[in-house]
Amino acid sequence: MQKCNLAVDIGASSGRIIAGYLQHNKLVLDEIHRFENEMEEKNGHLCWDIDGLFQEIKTGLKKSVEQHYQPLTIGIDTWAVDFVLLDQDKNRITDAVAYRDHRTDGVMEEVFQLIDQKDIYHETGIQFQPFNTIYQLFALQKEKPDILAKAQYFLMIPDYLHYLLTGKITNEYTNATTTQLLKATNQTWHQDFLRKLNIPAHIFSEPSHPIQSIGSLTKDVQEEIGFNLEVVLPGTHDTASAVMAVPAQDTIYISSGTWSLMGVEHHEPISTSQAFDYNFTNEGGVHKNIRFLKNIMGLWMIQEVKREWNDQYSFAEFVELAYQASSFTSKVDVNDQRFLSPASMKQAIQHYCQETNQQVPKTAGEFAKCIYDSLVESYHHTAKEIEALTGKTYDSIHIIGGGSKNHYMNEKLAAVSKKTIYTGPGEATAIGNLLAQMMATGQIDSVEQSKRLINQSFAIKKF
Ligand code: LFR
Repeated sequence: MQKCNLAVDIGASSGRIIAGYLQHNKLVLDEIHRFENEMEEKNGHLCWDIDGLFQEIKTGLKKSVEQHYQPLTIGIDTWAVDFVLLDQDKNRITDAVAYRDHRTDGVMEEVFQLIDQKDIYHETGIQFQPFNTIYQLFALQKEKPDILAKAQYFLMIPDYLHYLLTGKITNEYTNATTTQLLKATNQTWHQDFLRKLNIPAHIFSEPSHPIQSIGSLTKDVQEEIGFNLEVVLPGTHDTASAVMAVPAQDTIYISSGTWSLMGVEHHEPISTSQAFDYNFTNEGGVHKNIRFLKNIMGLWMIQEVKREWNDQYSFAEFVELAYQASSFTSKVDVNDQRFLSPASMKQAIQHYCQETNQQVPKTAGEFAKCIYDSLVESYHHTAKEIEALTGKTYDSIHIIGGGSKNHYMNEKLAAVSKKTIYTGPGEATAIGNLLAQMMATGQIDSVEQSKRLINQSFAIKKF
């Protein structure tokens, strides 16, 4: 039996459970279980199948033992901002509504009538995204005030999954920062904002920092899976875990997945008026540092086009088709809000090109090239913003996550940015999750050691 730690990393399109252990100064990864994740229409809203996800986690736990592992700890990370509410008996009283649901359309502007937009930025340091938890809660308050009146506990998605495993209520810190409701100065819930928005303050608990155990499995879960283990808090926000796996420290990173999160690690928040204008965020890092970054629409755009093409082409094939469509040059502003949750991504891109008098993409290759070129252009522009905001010049960009395998984009970015592009590791988020568990259990004792371990264990490519 190989002892291991288990990372559960669930993204907007799939989830995976990965066993990790140290061997000969290397971090070894083994994928135990992989499953689909998608949004589905429920009670008039786009929702996540949260119960289904919990079943998949238990399946993964059982499979780990079948595959001859002895898991010592487990930790869960997912995307940010989404949540559920529990009543006083700890029963769930909301669906897990997805951030791309249209319940927050126009809500941000309503909130600005009650709290000055600049104050929100200044106090929290968090970027404006229409789907931030603050706007989702306000939308819920308007739609179903009775639910909020009954609520006793606020849990973000990984908090809820950790609760199902352990029975313990936590509000993990890195993810809590993405609510846009935590004060940047002292990491407490912003009582004044909550009062102004009529959101009950008692549903939030004091944020818990990652790299600590929150308890063992409930009796029920133990009976169902046949063994016990400790649940350890990683950075439950996937991006916080991913940033831990950036191989170097003084570099720009892009965590490339459904979203492209581009930024730097910083010791303190930058919430100047220029950062406000560029809409950069100061999210909480695992080591209490700041993830100063920008959300770029990311591979979501190609994921949607792929889906509309009935999955006829794989992601690797889209990359090949992009190379072949070399004469097609139309580009879109990837951060235009129309691409956040369109009924048809293909049509949204076509309309954008029409409106801006550019050639309209029709073939799969033209769509792929348009999306990749547009993303690269946005990366290039964002790198300049980062340099302006931090007052530093960076020689390199590290691309981590699944999207780091897109050679077309890596080559293009190297050419336009004139910076060295390093790519990998691809499983950055699961790695960061595992590193936090290994720190909590005394297998790794410093950030430097964890960075060394990443460089020794995974092939990093250079463009
Ligand atoms: C990436 C991510 C981003 C967050 C977005 C929505 O998976 O977590 O960091 O802004 O999803 O939650």
